[in-house]
Amino acid sequence: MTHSETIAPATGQYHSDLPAEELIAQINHLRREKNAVILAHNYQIPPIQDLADFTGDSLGLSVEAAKTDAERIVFCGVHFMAESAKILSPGKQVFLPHLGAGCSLADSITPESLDDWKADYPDHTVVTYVNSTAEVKAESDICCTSANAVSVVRSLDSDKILFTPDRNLGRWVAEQVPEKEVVVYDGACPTHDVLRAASVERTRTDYPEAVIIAHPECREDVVEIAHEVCSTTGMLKAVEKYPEAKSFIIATENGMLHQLRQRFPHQEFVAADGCIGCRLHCPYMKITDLQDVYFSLLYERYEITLDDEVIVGARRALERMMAVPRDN
Ligand code: CIZ
Repeated sequence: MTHSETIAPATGQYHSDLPAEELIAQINHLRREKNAVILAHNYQIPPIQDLADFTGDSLGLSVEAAKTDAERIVFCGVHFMAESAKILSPGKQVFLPHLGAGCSLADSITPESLDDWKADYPDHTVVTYVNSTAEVKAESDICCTSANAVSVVRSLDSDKILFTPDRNLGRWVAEQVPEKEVVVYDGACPTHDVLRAASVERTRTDYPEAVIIAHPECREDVVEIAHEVCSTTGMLKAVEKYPEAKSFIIATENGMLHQLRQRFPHQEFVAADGCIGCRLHCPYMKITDLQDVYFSLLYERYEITLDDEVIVGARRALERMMAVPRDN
């Protein structure tokens, strides 16, 4: 290769001077040569969303990748998402292109702190949002996504629930299932939790007719003024319900705007923070760039490995969730 490669001492990440078009050409060559599938979460930077084989939410992507005959999965997202892909495809090699792509919500609870919490509520059933580490999933009774959390909680025989780790999603579920006691862990996604209704209202002054769509990881004041509350995949379906609407205010990580604009080019999508999405910006989701994808394929890094015991436990909690019929 004629270009130069260097390693950044602070992060251990490789850097190349190849221009973007050449990087994309190399990525396309390598993914064929290595029989790899590239997954991009809805919150990734647009060039990565555009080159991915699949774009979507973390569970949907992991399910799609498991169905392919690819030997390798490159997951452009954050660490727990690549773990989910490994749990559902234990026979494939799964790579996370940038080791800095962590998740502060997932890291807010550990298997040890979950065990301590469970000890205070011995009769409760543990429902864990997929936004969690594989080890925490393995210690849980069942998982949920932001799309099926209400259905999952309703489906359980138990009326006493411990919901972890997102307090905003847990509160939203508790409101919709008032017949159950839902005790909520004190974790939150900083990107969603920072948004306030006041910012959304200010954004609305420029778009008074806009439909407001919020992710349930947002705080209560934001969810209360939203017309639709749904997961990222749910947002794509929600827009279809408003064919006459000219504009939408989107309360989630700003990467979602790219997906929405691609799918609905005749409608306008604006970030709910009124600052072109600069506050609704997850630094971990945005840390991965084209170079990282290229080097991930080239040098097969960084491979996700999990103990068999963790895979079995986490898969049990995920499969139990996947068996729950949707009721909304
Ligand atoms: O699990 C996911 O993909 C997340 C974090 C959000 C969503 O609603 O899709």
